Amino acid sequence: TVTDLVELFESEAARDRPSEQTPDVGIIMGSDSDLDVMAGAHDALVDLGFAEVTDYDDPPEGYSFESWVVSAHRTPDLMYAYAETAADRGLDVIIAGAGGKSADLPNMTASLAYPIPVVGVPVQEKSVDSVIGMPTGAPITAVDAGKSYNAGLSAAQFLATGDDELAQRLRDLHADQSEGVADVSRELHE
Ligand code: RP5
Repeated sequence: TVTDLVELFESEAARDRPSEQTPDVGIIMGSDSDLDVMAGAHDALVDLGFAEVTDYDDPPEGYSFESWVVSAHRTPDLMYAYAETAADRGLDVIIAGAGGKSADLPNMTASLAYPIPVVGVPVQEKSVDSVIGMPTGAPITAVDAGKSYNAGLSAAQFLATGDDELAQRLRDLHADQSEGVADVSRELHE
């Protein structure tokens, strides 16, 4: 139930876990119908060596992320609990995706969890203005509609400002992508 999840977030916030055992990135989305689009954020983090937290009693060591469905409109209490406990649970970046013309989860979370950076993912083209349209003083970082893989990379970029090893993982992944383009280009001339 929503109450159970609120309690989970609150009890995790009250635990004094060492930072290696807390999720670094939180992925949230407004509906399970967003799962396919948001899979890219999961994939980018996995490509960078992040582990997914599934059991909070047995958290992975090293960089990790978690995924939750949290709706601004259908479960506002859960959104509040998630955003307001995020800092105490050790989250450093939140990726938030929502669709529809009123895609409020990313920007409400950016405001409630401030100053934790939020990378917004408009799940559909019509959600772009709603996600990026934040007033002065309440910023959000956002990717283009559906580009959730980029959101995963962006989240890792925030973390890599303080970690050379993670920065190198990002460079390596970028280099792999460059090689992929070069391979396709070469094939066109064979
Ligand atoms: C938004 O409304 C969700 O993020 C989703 O993209 C959209 C439609 O949700 P469902 O009606 O499919 O659950 O809140």
